[in-house]
Amino acid sequence: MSKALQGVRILDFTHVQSGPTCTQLLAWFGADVIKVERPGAGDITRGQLQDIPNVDSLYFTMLNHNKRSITLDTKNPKGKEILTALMKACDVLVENFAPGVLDRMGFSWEAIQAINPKLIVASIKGFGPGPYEDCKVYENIAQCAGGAASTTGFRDGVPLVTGAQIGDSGTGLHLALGIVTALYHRTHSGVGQRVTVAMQDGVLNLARVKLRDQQRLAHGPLKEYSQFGEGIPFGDATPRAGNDSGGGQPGRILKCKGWESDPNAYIYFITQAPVWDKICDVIGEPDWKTHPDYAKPAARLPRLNDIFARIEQWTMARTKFEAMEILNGHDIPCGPILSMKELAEDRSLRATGTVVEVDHPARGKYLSVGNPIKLSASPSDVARSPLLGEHTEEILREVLGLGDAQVTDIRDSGALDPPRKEAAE
Ligand code: CAO
Repeated sequence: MSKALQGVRILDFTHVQSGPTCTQLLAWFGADVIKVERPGAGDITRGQLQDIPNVDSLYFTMLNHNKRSITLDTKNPKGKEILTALMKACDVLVENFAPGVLDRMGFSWEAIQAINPKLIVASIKGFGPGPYEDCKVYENIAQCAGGAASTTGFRDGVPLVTGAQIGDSGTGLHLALGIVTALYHRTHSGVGQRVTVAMQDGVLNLARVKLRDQQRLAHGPLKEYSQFGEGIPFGDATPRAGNDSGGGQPGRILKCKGWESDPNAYIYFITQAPVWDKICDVIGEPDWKTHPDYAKPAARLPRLNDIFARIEQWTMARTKFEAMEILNGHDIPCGPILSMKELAEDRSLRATGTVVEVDHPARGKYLSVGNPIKLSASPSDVARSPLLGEHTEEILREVLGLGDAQVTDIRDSGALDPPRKEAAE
């Protein structure tokens, strides 16, 4: 079976997390992704959070599968020449440097268009045009500036960031969609275009239900928020809602059997209106089906703390998996709180390739998250990440068609090696 993006060549000038997640997805779909890295050092994540000394970190390996690596000093004149030739040979350039870096390197959008008008140039920046456009941005900054942190956590606590990397990986996903859209456009327009995603915008897009609630506040309190039932007035901005469900159907995280010693013995439970009668029967409160204080959703809102305390008595007598099985049998929406350990060992995730075991020449076997997007005719295989500069010569010869003499010439220029340090006096 052919890969969906077979024949598409990506010049991957990305680093850290946001950009690499985007190009990894494209590589999984079959694009030839050529990662350009600084000689001697490479992507900074190769050396960050290393669990095995001098071996590419899991941070790097888990974000750079299915790619090829070329080392190139793009500040060296010969390096710039090679980069220019690669721009001519590729369909898409992806970068997530700090604002202005590509311009300083001599590759403004105008300069790139002159080199290859069909090239799609895709960029991630922290912010779009505005007061913060020149700022360097990392994950948690994006979560804070994009509205996620102000709406995450408990009302009486500080704003919280989430463990899901919605700033980095979330923006990478947005960019990947922008790239394939621009590729589609190019098939009938014949021209490339710029694709830009700001991390702040990507996070705000993912937090859009909270902007919905911001506007609803002008017309009264947010009744599905626990604080309404508790009689606590709302301020002028969408508040933090703890574990309340965002969809208007009250939901909470409840303790399950073993919670005293297991930090993940919990279940998410939604008191969805259409299954209220079933919930009453399951937890042993059949009278609530007709009782005026409980029968209708509006009547339940001021009593949610009591209702969930009663449901929790029921969940605490069962493990999260036992509760899940019973509740699912009645179509009552619920979900276990799964730890990373449980997910790593989950057989169905292994079977679908969402969790994969990868073999790496230096580190041996490790687990990774495979492609979560499944295409029926173009399945993804996960191949290990490249060693630094592993494909430098291969790319010079195969992609640029250079011969021995030219490769030697480039080597002699120092464009493929780290800048020489002056010998100590
Ligand atoms: N050869 C020579 N020089 C290279 C090179 C190569 N192959 N690759 C990169 N460089 C140089 C750049 O030219 C730049 O040099 P100048 O500053 O002299 O122009 C330099 O490396 C550093 O680039 P940078 O500023 O992008 O890197 P940083 O580590 O200082 O900042 C980050 C990192 C992520 C904060 C910044 O790149 C950024 O804000 N990116 C956009 C937002 C983003 O993607 N953030 C998410 C990161 S994941 O958490």
